Amino acid sequence: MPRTLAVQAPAAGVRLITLQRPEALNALTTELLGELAAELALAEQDAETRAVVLTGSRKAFAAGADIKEMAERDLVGILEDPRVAHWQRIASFPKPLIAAVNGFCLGGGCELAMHADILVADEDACFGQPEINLGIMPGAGGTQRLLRAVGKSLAMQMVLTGQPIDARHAQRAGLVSEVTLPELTVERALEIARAIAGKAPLAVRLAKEALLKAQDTDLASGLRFERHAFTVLAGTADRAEGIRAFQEKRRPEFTGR
Ligand code: CO8
Repeated sequence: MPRTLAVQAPAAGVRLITLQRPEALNALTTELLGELAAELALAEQDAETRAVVLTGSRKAFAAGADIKEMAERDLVGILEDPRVAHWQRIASFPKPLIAAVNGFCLGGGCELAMHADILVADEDACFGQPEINLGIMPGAGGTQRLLRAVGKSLAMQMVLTGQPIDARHAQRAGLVSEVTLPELTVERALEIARAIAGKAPLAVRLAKEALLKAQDTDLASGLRFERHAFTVLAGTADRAEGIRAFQEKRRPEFTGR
């Protein structure tokens, strides 16, 4: 049983993972990141799971890497940091991951939220990379993913001043897709997850991969990947079912084949 997470199945095809270290505003310990990576591995292997929602508490999605734990690591400790492998496993999760962000989303917490494919935030949430205040810098993808999400000027401002932005600003900048009332954030993320869970799993998987390629590669390579993925889907039973259902004016029944 994970100790720093709660895992629920609130709807068919949907898993809800809740970070649970309220005493430290969900600060990300090595243990928590390991448990999260393990839960995502289970969700990946489980054919019934089609989308995952990741959330924290009403006060904090996560207030960063655990500073107490970090204080105990010297240069060699950082070099051999087991968290790096956990972050890599989280980053390679192939199914849709939706972050429902309430409250503080700072440092490693903001980096974790940026591992999600879709971010929904409550209107009181704040996003920031305050590492500079500790004499360090983001170390779990923050400089790279934030710049891609919000552009150079705002990313520089956030990382170099350490000052957070509010949810509306994050939405205007493109970091967040929707802003909700605090009590509705998780419900809205679950709604999006349920909508995705009803689609053809292979199409969802390849569409996610193609969209992520757009961040990592040049246009020609991205377009080549899209073309291959589109062609692969032509061989699936779900494509035939999707087209047939449209023609017969009924809802499709996708099987993941
Ligand atoms: N780590 C550990 N404990 C924390 C953290 C944290 N990041 N954030 C909050 N806590 C703890 C506090 O110490 C406090 O515990 P206690 O009651 O025992 O003193 C408890 O949570 C409640 O916090 P506050 O009393 O401070 O609550 P406030 O509402 O007054 O303030 C803030 C909330 C503004 C969020 C404040 O807690 C804060 O500034 N937290 C630190 C934020 C921060 O600097 N985050 C960045 C951390 S560094 C980082 O994330 C680097 C990532 C690199 C990853 C590399 C991986 C390989």
